[in-house]
Amino acid sequence: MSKTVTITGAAGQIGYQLAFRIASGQLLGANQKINLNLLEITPALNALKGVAMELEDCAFDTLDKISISDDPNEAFKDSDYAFLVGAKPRGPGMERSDLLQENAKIFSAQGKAINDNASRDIKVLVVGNPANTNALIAMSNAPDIDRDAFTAMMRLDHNRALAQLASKLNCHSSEITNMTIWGNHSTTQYPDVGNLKLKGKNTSSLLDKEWVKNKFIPRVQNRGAEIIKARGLSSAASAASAAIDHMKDWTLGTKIDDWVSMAIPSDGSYGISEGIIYSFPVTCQNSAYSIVQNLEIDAFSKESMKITEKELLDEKAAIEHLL
Ligand code: NAX
Repeated sequence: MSKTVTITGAAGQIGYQLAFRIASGQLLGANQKINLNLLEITPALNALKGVAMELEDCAFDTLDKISISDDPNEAFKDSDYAFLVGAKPRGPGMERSDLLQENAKIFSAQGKAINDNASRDIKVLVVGNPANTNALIAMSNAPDIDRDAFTAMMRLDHNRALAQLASKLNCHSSEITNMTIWGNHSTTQYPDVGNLKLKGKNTSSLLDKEWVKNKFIPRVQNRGAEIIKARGLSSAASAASAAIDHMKDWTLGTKIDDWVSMAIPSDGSYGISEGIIYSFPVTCQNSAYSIVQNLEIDAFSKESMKITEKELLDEKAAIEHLL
Protein backbone atom coordinates (compact mmCIF):
# COMPACT_ATOMS: atom_id res chain seq x y z
CA MET A 1 0.00 0.00 0.00
CA SER A 2 1.17 3.52 -0.74
CA LYS A 3 2.36 5.76 2.08
CA THR A 4 1.22 9.38 2.10
CA VAL A 5 3.89 12.03 2.58
CA THR A 6 2.91 15.66 3.15
CA ILE A 7 5.34 18.49 2.42
CA THR A 8 4.37 22.04 3.36
CA GLY A 9 6.05 24.98 1.65
CA ALA A 10 6.62 22.59 -1.22
CA ALA A 11 7.29 25.31 -3.81
CA GLY A 12 10.06 26.82 -1.67
CA GLN A 13 13.80 26.12 -1.80
CA ILE A 14 13.87 23.14 0.59
CA GLY A 15 10.52 21.77 -0.58
CA TYR A 16 11.76 21.71 -4.17
CA GLN A 17 14.71 19.49 -3.17
CA LEU A 18 12.76 17.34 -0.75
CA ALA A 19 9.84 16.45 -3.03
CA PHE A 20 12.05 14.92 -5.73
CA ARG A 21 14.24 12.97 -3.34
CA ILE A 22 11.24 11.50 -1.52
CA ALA A 23 9.36 10.76 -4.74
CA SER A 24 12.39 8.90 -6.10
CA GLY A 25 12.47 6.50 -3.16
CA GLN A 26 15.25 8.03 -1.07
CA LEU A 27 13.10 8.11 2.06
CA LEU A 28 11.37 4.73 2.16
CA GLY A 29 13.27 2.72 -0.45
CA ALA A 30 12.65 1.40 -3.93
CA ASN A 31 9.80 -0.94 -2.95
CA GLN A 32 7.51 1.56 -1.25
CA LYS A 33 5.07 3.59 -3.37
CA ILE A 34 4.45 7.17 -2.23
CA ASN A 35 1.52 9.56 -2.51
CA LEU A 36 2.78 13.14 -2.27
CA ASN A 37 0.51 15.79 -0.78
CA LEU A 38 2.01 19.21 -1.38
CA LEU A 39 0.80 22.26 0.55
CA GLU A 40 1.42 25.92 -0.25
CA ILE A 41 -0.16 29.28 0.43
CA THR A 42 -2.61 30.42 -2.27
CA PRO A 43 -0.26 32.87 -4.07
CA ALA A 44 2.30 30.07 -4.56
CA LEU A 45 -0.17 27.53 -5.99
CA ASN A 46 0.84 28.22 -9.58
CA ALA A 47 4.51 27.63 -8.78
CA LEU A 48 3.46 24.47 -6.95
CA LYS A 49 1.59 23.32 -10.03
CA GLY A 50 4.89 23.61 -11.89
CA VAL A 51 6.63 21.47 -9.26
CA ALA A 52 3.91 18.82 -9.61
CA MET A 53 4.31 18.87 -13.40
CA GLU A 54 8.06 18.33 -13.06
CA LEU A 55 7.49 15.48 -10.60
CA GLU A 56 5.19 13.83 -13.15
CA ASP A 57 7.83 14.31 -15.82
CA CYS A 58 10.34 12.30 -13.78
CA ALA A 59 8.12 9.19 -14.13
CA PHE A 60 9.51 7.87 -10.84
CA ASP A 61 8.77 4.17 -10.20
CA THR A 62 7.98 4.94 -6.56
CA LEU A 63 5.64 7.88 -7.09
CA ASP A 64 1.94 7.03 -7.12
CA LYS A 65 -0.30 10.11 -6.77
CA ILE A 66 0.52 13.80 -6.38
CA SER A 67 -1.96 16.28 -5.01
CA ILE A 68 -1.49 20.00 -4.49
CA SER A 69 -3.52 22.23 -2.21
CA ASP A 70 -3.66 25.41 -0.16
CA ASP A 71 -5.91 23.71 2.41
CA PRO A 72 -4.11 21.99 5.33
CA ASN A 73 -7.11 19.69 5.88
CA GLU A 74 -6.65 18.27 2.40
CA ALA A 75 -2.85 18.15 2.58
CA PHE A 76 -2.78 16.20 5.85
CA LYS A 77 -5.53 13.73 4.85
CA ASP A 78 -4.28 10.23 5.83
CA SER A 79 -0.73 11.56 6.07
CA ASP A 80 1.84 9.03 7.34
CA TYR A 81 4.84 11.37 7.20
CA ALA A 82 4.69 15.16 7.39
CA PHE A 83 7.54 17.54 6.63
CA LEU A 84 6.48 20.97 7.90
CA VAL A 85 8.84 23.16 5.93
CA GLY A 86 6.69 26.19 5.01
CA ALA A 87 7.02 29.06 7.44
CA LYS A 88 6.92 32.82 7.43
CA PRO A 89 10.40 34.30 7.01
CA ARG A 90 11.62 37.20 9.10
CA GLY A 91 10.71 40.38 7.19
CA PRO A 92 12.33 43.84 7.41
CA GLY A 93 11.83 45.43 10.83
CA MET A 94 10.30 42.24 12.24
CA GLU A 95 11.31 41.34 15.81
CA ARG A 96 11.92 37.72 16.84
CA SER A 97 8.74 37.89 18.92
CA ASP A 98 6.73 38.95 15.81
CA LEU A 99 8.24 36.01 13.93
CA LEU A 100 7.18 33.67 16.73
CA GLN A 101 3.61 35.01 16.69
CA GLU A 102 3.24 34.85 12.90
CA ASN A 103 4.50 31.28 12.76
CA ALA A 104 2.49 30.28 15.78
CA LYS A 105 -0.68 30.98 13.76
CA ILE A 106 0.52 28.75 10.90
CA PHE A 107 1.60 25.86 13.12
CA SER A 108 -1.48 25.90 15.33
CA ALA A 109 -3.70 25.63 12.21
CA GLN A 110 -1.52 22.83 10.83
CA GLY A 111 -1.50 21.01 14.19
CA LYS A 112 -5.31 21.07 14.17
CA ALA A 113 -5.42 19.82 10.58
CA ILE A 114 -3.05 16.96 11.49
CA ASN A 115 -5.22 16.11 14.48
CA ASP A 116 -8.37 15.99 12.37
CA ASN A 117 -7.08 14.32 9.22
CA ALA A 118 -3.77 12.49 9.49
CA SER A 119 -2.99 8.83 10.14
CA ARG A 120 -2.91 8.14 13.91
CA ASP A 121 0.65 6.84 13.39
CA ILE A 122 1.91 9.96 11.63
CA LYS A 123 5.51 11.09 12.08
CA VAL A 124 5.94 14.88 11.97
CA LEU A 125 9.21 16.70 11.34
CA VAL A 126 9.17 20.49 11.68
CA VAL A 127 11.84 22.24 9.61
CA GLY A 128 10.32 25.76 9.34
CA ASN A 129 11.81 28.16 11.87
CA PRO A 130 11.67 28.68 14.80
CA ALA A 131 11.47 24.91 14.35
CA ASN A 132 11.46 23.68 17.97
CA THR A 133 8.76 26.06 19.14
CA ASN A 134 6.74 25.58 15.95
CA ALA A 135 6.78 21.84 16.70
CA LEU A 136 5.59 22.53 20.26
CA ILE A 137 2.67 24.58 18.90
CA ALA A 138 1.70 21.94 16.34
CA MET A 139 1.88 19.21 19.02
CA SER A 140 -0.23 21.21 21.46
CA ASN A 141 -2.92 21.66 18.81
CA ALA A 142 -3.10 17.94 18.05
CA PRO A 143 -4.29 16.41 21.34
CA ASP A 144 -5.45 13.14 19.72
CA ILE A 145 -2.03 12.35 18.26
CA ASP A 146 0.75 10.83 20.37
CA ARG A 147 3.08 13.63 21.55
CA ASP A 148 6.12 11.61 20.49
CA ALA A 149 4.99 12.07 16.88
CA PHE A 150 6.19 15.71 16.91
CA THR A 151 9.87 16.42 16.33
CA ALA A 152 11.99 19.29 15.03
CA MET A 153 15.08 19.15 12.85
CA MET A 154 18.56 19.24 14.39
CA ARG A 155 20.04 16.82 11.90
CA LEU A 156 21.48 19.54 9.68
CA ASP A 157 23.39 20.86 12.71
CA HIS A 158 24.43 17.29 13.57
CA ASN A 159 25.67 16.65 10.01
CA ARG A 160 27.44 20.02 9.89
CA ALA A 161 29.28 19.12 13.11
CA LEU A 162 30.33 15.72 11.71
CA ALA A 163 31.72 17.41 8.60
CA GLN A 164 33.78 19.88 10.67
CA LEU A 165 35.13 17.08 12.86
CA ALA A 166 36.01 14.89 9.89
CA SER A 167 38.01 17.74 8.40
CA LYS A 168 39.82 18.37 11.71
CA LEU A 169 40.54 14.69 12.40
CA ASN A 170 41.41 14.00 8.76
CA CYS A 171 38.98 11.12 8.45
CA HIS A 172 35.63 10.37 6.80
CA SER A 173 32.51 11.68 8.57
CA SER A 174 31.12 8.12 8.75
CA GLU A 175 34.05 7.13 11.00
CA ILE A 176 32.95 9.62 13.66
CA THR A 177 30.16 8.58 16.05
CA ASN A 178 28.50 9.55 19.33
CA MET A 179 28.24 13.29 18.65
CA THR A 180 25.36 15.28 20.11
CA ILE A 181 23.66 18.59 19.42
CA TRP A 182 21.67 19.67 22.46
CA GLY A 183 18.85 22.19 22.62
CA ASN A 184 17.43 24.67 20.14
CA HIS A 185 17.99 24.94 16.38
CA SER A 186 19.51 28.40 16.79
CA THR A 187 22.88 29.89 17.64
CA THR A 188 22.43 28.77 21.29
CA GLN A 189 22.53 25.08 20.27
CA TYR A 190 25.31 23.12 22.00
CA PRO A 191 27.40 20.80 19.81
CA ASP A 192 28.91 18.36 22.34
CA VAL A 193 31.98 16.22 21.57
CA GLY A 194 32.33 14.89 25.13
CA ASN A 195 31.50 11.31 24.07
CA LEU A 196 32.87 11.43 20.54
CA LYS A 197 34.45 8.33 19.03
CA LEU A 198 36.64 7.89 15.97
CA LYS A 199 36.51 4.37 14.51
CA GLY A 200 34.90 3.23 17.78
CA LYS A 201 37.64 4.67 20.02
CA ASN A 202 37.38 7.64 22.36
CA THR A 203 38.77 10.79 20.75
CA SER A 204 38.90 13.18 23.70
CA SER A 205 42.72 13.24 23.62
CA LEU A 206 42.75 14.10 19.89
CA LEU A 207 40.70 17.28 20.14
CA ASP A 208 42.17 20.45 21.56
CA LYS A 209 39.75 21.98 24.09
CA GLU A 210 40.46 25.53 22.88
CA TRP A 211 39.67 24.51 19.28
CA VAL A 212 36.42 22.89 20.38
CA LYS A 213 35.32 25.91 22.40
CA ASN A 214 36.50 28.78 20.20
CA LYS A 215 36.38 27.37 16.69
CA PHE A 216 34.25 24.23 16.38
CA ILE A 217 31.23 25.19 18.50
CA PRO A 218 30.77 28.73 17.06
CA ARG A 219 31.32 27.47 13.51
CA VAL A 220 28.55 24.86 13.81
CA GLN A 221 26.27 27.34 15.57
CA ASN A 222 26.79 29.90 12.79
CA ARG A 223 27.10 27.64 9.76
CA GLY A 224 23.71 28.77 8.42
CA ALA A 225 24.92 32.38 8.23
CA GLU A 226 28.18 31.24 6.61
CA ILE A 227 26.19 29.49 3.85
CA ILE A 228 23.98 32.56 3.29
CA LYS A 229 27.10 34.73 2.93
CA ALA A 230 28.60 32.41 0.33
CA ARG A 231 25.49 31.43 -1.62
CA GLY A 232 23.32 34.50 -1.22
CA LEU A 233 20.57 32.06 -0.17
CA SER A 234 20.02 29.90 2.90
CA SER A 235 20.89 26.18 3.04
CA ALA A 236 18.41 24.18 0.98
CA ALA A 237 19.82 20.95 -0.47
CA SER A 238 21.69 20.16 2.77
CA ALA A 239 18.54 20.92 4.78
CA ALA A 240 16.44 18.60 2.59
CA SER A 241 19.08 15.90 2.90
CA ALA A 242 19.11 16.23 6.69
CA ALA A 243 15.29 16.07 6.77
CA ILE A 244 15.42 12.76 4.91
CA ASP A 245 18.16 11.45 7.25
CA HIS A 246 16.00 12.36 10.26
CA MET A 247 12.80 10.71 9.04
CA LYS A 248 14.60 7.69 7.56
CA ASP A 249 16.52 6.91 10.77
CA TRP A 250 13.37 7.40 12.85
CA THR A 251 11.51 4.91 10.63
CA LEU A 252 14.22 2.37 9.80
CA GLY A 253 16.50 2.72 12.84
CA THR A 254 19.85 4.28 13.73
CA LYS A 255 23.24 2.60 13.25
CA ILE A 256 24.48 0.22 15.93
CA ASP A 257 26.79 1.89 18.49
CA ASP A 258 25.83 5.38 17.33
CA TRP A 259 23.10 7.93 17.92
CA VAL A 260 21.62 10.99 16.19
CA SER A 261 20.33 14.36 17.42
CA MET A 262 16.57 14.95 17.29
CA ALA A 263 14.53 17.72 18.89
CA ILE A 264 11.73 15.90 20.74
CA PRO A 265 9.34 16.60 23.61
CA SER A 266 11.56 16.72 26.71
CA ASP A 267 10.73 14.07 29.32
CA GLY A 268 12.95 15.71 31.94
CA SER A 269 16.07 13.68 31.03
CA TYR A 270 19.36 15.38 31.91
CA GLY A 271 17.40 17.88 34.04
CA ILE A 272 15.90 19.62 30.99
CA SER A 273 12.43 21.06 31.66
CA GLU A 274 9.46 19.16 30.34
CA GLY A 275 7.10 21.06 28.00
CA ILE A 276 9.68 22.12 25.40
CA ILE A 277 10.97 20.49 22.21
CA TYR A 278 14.68 20.06 22.97
CA SER A 279 17.38 18.23 21.02
CA PHE A 280 18.74 15.09 22.70
CA PRO A 281 20.95 12.21 21.59
CA VAL A 282 18.55 9.45 20.52
CA THR A 283 18.63 5.96 19.10
CA CYS A 284 15.75 4.71 16.94
CA GLN A 285 14.37 1.19 16.68
CA ASN A 286 11.01 -0.22 15.54
CA SER A 287 9.89 3.22 14.34
CA ALA A 288 10.38 4.83 17.77
CA TYR A 289 13.13 6.94 19.33
CA SER A 290 14.55 6.86 22.83
CA ILE A 291 16.92 9.22 24.59
CA VAL A 292 20.44 7.91 25.26
CA GLN A 293 20.74 7.96 29.05
CA ASN A 294 23.60 8.22 31.55
CA LEU A 295 26.05 10.17 29.41
CA GLU A 296 28.69 12.03 31.38
CA ILE A 297 27.99 15.76 31.38
CA ASP A 298 30.80 18.06 32.54
CA ALA A 299 30.33 21.55 33.99
CA PHE A 300 30.83 23.32 30.64
CA SER A 301 28.28 21.05 28.96
CA LYS A 302 25.78 21.52 31.78
CA GLU A 303 26.04 25.29 31.50
CA SER A 304 25.76 25.22 27.69
CA MET A 305 22.71 22.93 27.84
CA LYS A 306 21.02 25.34 30.26
CA ILE A 307 21.63 28.38 28.00
CA THR A 308 19.84 26.78 25.06
CA GLU A 309 17.09 25.43 27.38
CA LYS A 310 16.47 28.99 28.62
CA GLU A 311 16.03 30.25 25.08
CA LEU A 312 13.38 27.59 24.43
CA LEU A 313 11.60 28.42 27.70
CA ASP A 314 11.58 32.11 26.68
CA GLU A 315 10.20 31.23 23.22
CA LYS A 316 7.51 29.14 24.88
CA ALA A 317 6.57 32.00 27.22
CA ALA A 318 6.08 34.28 24.18
CA ILE A 319 3.47 31.95 22.61
CA GLU A 320 2.06 30.32 25.78
CA HIS A 321 -1.46 31.64 25.02
CA LEU A 322 -1.56 29.49 21.87
CA LEU A 323 -0.78 26.20 23.60
P1 NAX B 1 11.42 29.41 1.15
O1 NAX B 1 11.00 30.80 1.50
O2 NAX B 1 12.20 29.16 -0.09
O3 NAX B 1 10.13 28.47 1.11
C1 NAX B 1 9.15 28.49 2.08
C2 NAX B 1 7.84 28.18 1.39
O4 NAX B 1 6.85 28.03 2.40
C3 NAX B 1 7.38 29.27 0.45
O5 NAX B 1 7.16 28.74 -0.84
C4 NAX B 1 6.09 29.79 1.09
O6 NAX B 1 5.12 30.17 0.15
C5 NAX B 1 5.65 28.56 1.89
N1 NAX B 1 4.74 28.86 3.00
C6 NAX B 1 4.72 29.93 3.81
N2 NAX B 1 3.70 29.84 4.68
C7 NAX B 1 3.08 28.68 4.43
C8 NAX B 1 1.93 28.04 4.96
N3 NAX B 1 1.24 28.60 5.95
N4 NAX B 1 1.56 26.85 4.46
C9 NAX B 1 2.25 26.27 3.45
N5 NAX B 1 3.33 26.85 2.87
C10 NAX B 1 3.73 28.04 3.36
O7 NAX B 1 12.21 28.88 2.44
P2 NAX B 1 13.17 27.61 2.56
O8 NAX B 1 14.55 28.02 2.24
O9 NAX B 1 12.57 26.47 1.83
O10 NAX B 1 13.12 27.37 4.15
C11 NAX B 1 11.94 26.93 4.76
C12 NAX B 1 12.06 27.02 6.28
O11 NAX B 1 13.11 26.15 6.73
C13 NAX B 1 12.42 28.40 6.80
O12 NAX B 1 11.63 28.68 7.94
C14 NAX B 1 13.88 28.26 7.20
O13 NAX B 1 14.24 29.19 8.21
C15 NAX B 1 13.88 26.84 7.72
N6 NAX B 1 15.18 26.17 7.84
C16 NAX B 1 15.33 25.32 8.88
C17 NAX B 1 16.46 24.56 9.05
C18 NAX B 1 16.58 23.59 10.19
O14 NAX B 1 17.66 22.99 10.33
N7 NAX B 1 15.57 23.39 11.04
C19 NAX B 1 17.62 24.70 8.14
C20 NAX B 1 17.24 25.26 6.80
C21 NAX B 1 16.21 26.36 6.83
O15 NAX B 1 16.85 27.58 7.08
